[in-house]
Amino acid sequence: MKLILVLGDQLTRSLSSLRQFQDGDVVLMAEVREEARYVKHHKKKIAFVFSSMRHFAEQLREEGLPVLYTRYDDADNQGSLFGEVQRAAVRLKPDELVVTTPGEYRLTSEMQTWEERLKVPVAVLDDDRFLSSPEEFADWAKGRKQLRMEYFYREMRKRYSILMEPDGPSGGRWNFDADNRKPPATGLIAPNPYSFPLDDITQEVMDLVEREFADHFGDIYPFNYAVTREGAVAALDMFIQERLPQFGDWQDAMVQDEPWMFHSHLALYLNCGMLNPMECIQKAEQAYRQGTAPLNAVEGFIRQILGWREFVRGLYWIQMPQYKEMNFFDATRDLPEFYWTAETRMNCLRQTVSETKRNAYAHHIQRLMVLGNFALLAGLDPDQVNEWYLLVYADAYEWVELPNVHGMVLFADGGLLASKPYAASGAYIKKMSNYCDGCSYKVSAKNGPKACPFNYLYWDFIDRNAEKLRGNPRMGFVFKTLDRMSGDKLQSVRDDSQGFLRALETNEKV
Ligand code: FAD
Ligand code: DLZ
Ligand code: SF4
Repeated sequence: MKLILVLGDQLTRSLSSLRQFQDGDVVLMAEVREEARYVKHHKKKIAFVFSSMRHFAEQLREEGLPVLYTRYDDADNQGSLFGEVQRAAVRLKPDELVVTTPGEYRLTSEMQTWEERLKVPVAVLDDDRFLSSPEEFADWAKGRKQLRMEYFYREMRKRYSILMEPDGPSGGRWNFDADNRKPPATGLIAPNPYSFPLDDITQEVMDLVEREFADHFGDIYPFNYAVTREGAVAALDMFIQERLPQFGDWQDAMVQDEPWMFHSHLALYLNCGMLNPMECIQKAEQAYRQGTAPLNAVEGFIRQILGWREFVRGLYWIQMPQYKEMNFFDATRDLPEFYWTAETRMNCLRQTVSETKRNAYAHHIQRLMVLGNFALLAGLDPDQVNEWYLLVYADAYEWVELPNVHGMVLFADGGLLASKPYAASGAYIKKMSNYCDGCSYKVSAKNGPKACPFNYLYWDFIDRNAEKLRGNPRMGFVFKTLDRMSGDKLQSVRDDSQGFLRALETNEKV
């Protein structure tokens, strides 16, 4: 008899471990303190994971699979996955424990000790829910001086024949990114966000989370996320119909009080296993073939899933565990209090932290060019920044969070993932949003007390790290401008930055 352990982000009926199920086997699922608290996840993320786990267990039971399910507040709960496996093993005396490889290095390496500790054979199966395996990615990466998503993505398009015509890529180009950077049109309003009704299971979990995780970040109400595969498929279909046609045009745009924009909000479902990546890709391609969504939108969306999502996972597995230790800029500053409270006079940060707190969601450009850009320019400690991103978003698991934060945002890996740091002054935020209209700072002012802090912090970052960045061929123009800057101007940049960063350290409201 096999004991099959299914984790909270493995809610997929066709999971490799569940494919091994035979009569007599037992499935084990457990809500445990260790997984819910190894970082203090957002309340909404815990409610989403627990409710989705409970619904998935119900689904398996309805199919006739015996499921042993440990609730968080069960009196005998051992508090860890190992503890729960051990408790079940003592009771059931299985011949073997079967589990699909976890998404995170932390748990995968811990599992290597289980067989010896349990005295039961442990089979850890490949997680084949991705479109490229870690081994295939390692083969692709072997011998390349630089790993660039674009080349990997082209291979994936050809391999799966996605958006391909007999003579090459659809529309004659691999990438329509240049068409996907429109600043927001005045009065741009996105469709209402999806809203799934609460059922008794979710309500019970929400009460539990309010009771047990009161000290965690984030709002639990309103809770509108789907918690079943059925709901997630409905969210996917709504996205394809209502948002995808404009996804490309407004992919990089940010609008005050519009947290959802034309994004899909599907990452949380994809990452816990409720949706599979190929069904999202195929439905998007179908919309293009049927003429209901333009190519720039469809290619842009597909690139995120077939390209970026697979690419960051591949990078994670070939680079861990040393990846996490890298700190190219030797950044050490503590995470400012406003990442938790949203109490800052900088409107762009106030907006994005508030939305993150309410929704456990922010879209890509908010994560990258507002929250991340600030962390990069202010030299925040990568460990603290990574921990923050890992706990605040409902879609966050280390395999996807770490490369995005450590590599794309902080350039802590020295350029393994990105060819240059995504650093920008206030002009970028001004161009791509209407946040500056409601700000206490002036985006047009470069120095002085009213100046937008991104403006002087940008040049201070370049100046501070000149030795490390000057050789970067993509930064020639930036250094030409820095070298032409007058001594007085550079001194103002340094003085304003030092004053601002000191204020951050002493917890003054900035
Ligand atoms: P959409 O904009 O609708 O994109 C469609 C899908 O593409 C997403 O659902 C996601 O599955 C995939 N995708 C898009 N961009 C990326 C990317 N850069 N890497 C991997 N997949 C991508 N994504 C996560 O899933 N979990 C994270 O913890 C996470 N942390 C991030 C941290 C930072 C600093 C940055 C810059 C990006 C992060 N991303 C993360 C990537 C991306 O921002 C989110 O996937 C996206 O915002 C989720 O919202 P959505 O589903 O509406 O995405
Ligand atoms: C994210 C999460 C949370 C909050 N809680 C649980 C849990 O109680 N039990 C469980 O099996 N999984 C949980 N998860 C998902 C795991 O953290 C995830 O499986 C690992 O991080 C590996 O990716
Ligand atoms: Fe952000 Fe600067 Fe614009 Fe204020 S002025 S919203 S700080 S970019």
